[in-house]
Amino acid sequence: MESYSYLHLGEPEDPSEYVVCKYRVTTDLTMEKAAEAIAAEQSTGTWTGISTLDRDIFDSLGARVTGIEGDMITVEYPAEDFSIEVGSVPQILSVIAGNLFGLGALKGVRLEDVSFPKSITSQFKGPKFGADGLREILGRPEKPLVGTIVKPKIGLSPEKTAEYVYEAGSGGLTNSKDDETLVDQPFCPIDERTVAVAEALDTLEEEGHLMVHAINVSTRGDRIVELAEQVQEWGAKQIMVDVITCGFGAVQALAEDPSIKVPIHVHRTMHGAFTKDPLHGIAMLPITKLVRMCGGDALHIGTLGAGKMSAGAHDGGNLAACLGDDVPYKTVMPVCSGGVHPGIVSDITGRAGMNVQIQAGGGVAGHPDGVVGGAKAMSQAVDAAFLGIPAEEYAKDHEELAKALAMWGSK
Ligand code: CAP
Ligand code: MG
Repeated sequence: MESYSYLHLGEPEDPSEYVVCKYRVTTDLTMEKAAEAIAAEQSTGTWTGISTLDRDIFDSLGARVTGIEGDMITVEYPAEDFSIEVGSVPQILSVIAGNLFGLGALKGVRLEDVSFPKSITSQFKGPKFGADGLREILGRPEKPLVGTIVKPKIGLSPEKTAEYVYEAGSGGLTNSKDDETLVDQPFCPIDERTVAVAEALDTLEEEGHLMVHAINVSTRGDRIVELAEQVQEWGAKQIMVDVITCGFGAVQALAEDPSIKVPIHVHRTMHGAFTKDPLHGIAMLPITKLVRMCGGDALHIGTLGAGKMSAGAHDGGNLAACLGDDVPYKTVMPVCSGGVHPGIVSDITGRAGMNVQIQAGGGVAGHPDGVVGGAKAMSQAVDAAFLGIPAEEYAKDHEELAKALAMWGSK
């Protein structure tokens, strides 16, 4: 039986015809053997030689191991290994992030990065609005967007939710959102919540506060577009999708559906199951690239080490993947969230710059002067960071910020 080698070290292929993946590998095998195991499993091979694989199939569809540097390997997949249907992330992930994670020969393997050829990126439309579109809706061309997450994450009635949103907007916030576990529970039916929040946003606008609130429409695949259309009719100005639990196809279906005319806030809950371990799973960077391809307008990328969630090694790379001009799509608003409070806002802008959305749940609702006080403190902290004034200095004549710094400190 003919044997086939997947090793093409030092022979990078034409990036216009290959999907290029970087994997971090931990193994007792030689790196060459481990790399070949991945390339074989994810393209034309399996655990043993097979009589049905011929040279033509191998040469046209076999993956190529083109680089091994330390614990990092480069595997290049021919574009023909991927569906030619209009943009299919599920099939892409089955190739680049499928069986390989379960290979017994590998102690650990982590997909660190991926790049796609034009023949694949051209199958996707990207965001409808993007970071600039969100800024246009909010009339906020330069400063970071500043938001909150309604807390407690579950339990408030539609009226109490709307009251929270009104107070947040009155305090100067530009964004609010449902939390990731709130969709359509009996204590807060999505229809009643959406209508009540829409009325609060209208009142805020009459009072000179432009704000959007993202209604979480995360639900089963055969219902999500219909639910999004319904919340839009009820007055929603933004929708939210938990992309890992709903799937990339859900974001894509909403983003590509012409009937959906509001921006999509993409939450990444569950990502920690595979992004947190530095030696096994999938880094956030490939997730960020896929969300932009599928059309998310805003995406959680963490706080680059400033907040409560552990920092991904690639958090900085995620900024570039959201805002870079190396792909044919509108940008994605990077959302910095998770344990955020006014005292760390300047730390976040120092790490991420100003083209971000910074949001706080506990860091607003936990303020001694309630939601309005917390909103004012967050808004003041963002103004201070934008003006380049130390928060402690700015707090001398902004009492809500002073109270937040006294409570939570500052970095
Ligand atoms: C933040 C949050 C977000 C996290 C998710 C929460 O609340 O609402 O879901 O930001 O993490 O439920 O934890 P707090 P990430 O502001 O009260 O922490 O943004 O890293 O995906
Ligand atoms: Mg949350």
